[in-house]
Amino acid sequence: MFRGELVPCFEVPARADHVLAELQRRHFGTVHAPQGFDDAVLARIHSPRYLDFLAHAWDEWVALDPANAQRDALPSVWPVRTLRSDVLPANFAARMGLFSMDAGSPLTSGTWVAARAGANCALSAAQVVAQGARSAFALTRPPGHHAGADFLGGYCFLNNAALAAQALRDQGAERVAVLDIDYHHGNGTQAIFYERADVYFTSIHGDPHTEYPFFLGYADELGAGAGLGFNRNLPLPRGSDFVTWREALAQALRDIGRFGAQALVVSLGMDTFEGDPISGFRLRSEDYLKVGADLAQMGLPTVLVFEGGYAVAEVGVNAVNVLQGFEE
Ligand code: Q9C
Ligand code: ZN
Repeated sequence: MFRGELVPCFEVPARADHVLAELQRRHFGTVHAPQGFDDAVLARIHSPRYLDFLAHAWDEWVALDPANAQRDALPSVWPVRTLRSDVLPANFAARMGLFSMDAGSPLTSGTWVAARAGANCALSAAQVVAQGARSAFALTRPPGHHAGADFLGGYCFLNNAALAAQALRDQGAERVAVLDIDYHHGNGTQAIFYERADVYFTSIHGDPHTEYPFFLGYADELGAGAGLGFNRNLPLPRGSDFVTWREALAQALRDIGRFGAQALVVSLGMDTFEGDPISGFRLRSEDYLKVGADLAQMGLPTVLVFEGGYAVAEVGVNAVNVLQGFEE
């Protein structure tokens, strides 16, 4: 749903195909299929009632009307301020709204299977890094960083980066940093770790005054409770170029160093690219080699998790440039 009309989704399977094709074209790294993980691992990050909804939502939608099998499920009502979000209505539309932050992230027949497999991909990458690999890239879609503990949105259903960060914690890293460099603020990841001091979240993104997700990602969000001081947002104006962006990256990396991270998760959105159809930064393909090199300078065990990036024809070159810059 975009500007009042149903339009084709920007987040399409071909995005991942292009990245895989570019990895193969450059003979880059070793490609592994993800391992399976128990559903209990998802519950380290997501609420049981949200997972239960997501797992069964498509079947419920089709059971309402067999014709629904031909159309995606979208929310139409939300529990905004003064309405209750602790209740669990029987009505499907009500639950669809309860568990959604926008009307641009449809559920379709394969959503749960895809999101579940994507989470396995991120968890597999975290596992090899926890076991000693220097780095791993989770080539996963749908993306994850807008998904919170109990809601979907921004084309995201399960928070892959948060699951990876938690898996690194659970396998022995005492302090994990999540660096989110998708064009859009990673509201879901921020919210998940907002009151925690063991996971530092920092994000470089389009200023939410003008850019999605609009309602989080401002510079004054510093964490809360035990997590105060462990959240840092670096919003930049729409139109920012690589020089400006790279200064913010240097700031974020200094902060991560000061935090004393033992492992790093990068939410690697490629929608900072100048040709991205829904975003406003001006990074060029060759800049991504430097992004990878800057990340590698940290010398940390690193899980890179694919997030957004909708210039489909260029997303493979751009993503693999980050990985190549990291390796060189
Ligand atoms: N102009 C990620 O990059 N709004 N999500 C798009 C189209 C939602 C992006 C509206 C953008 C969500 C993971
Ligand atoms: Zn994005």
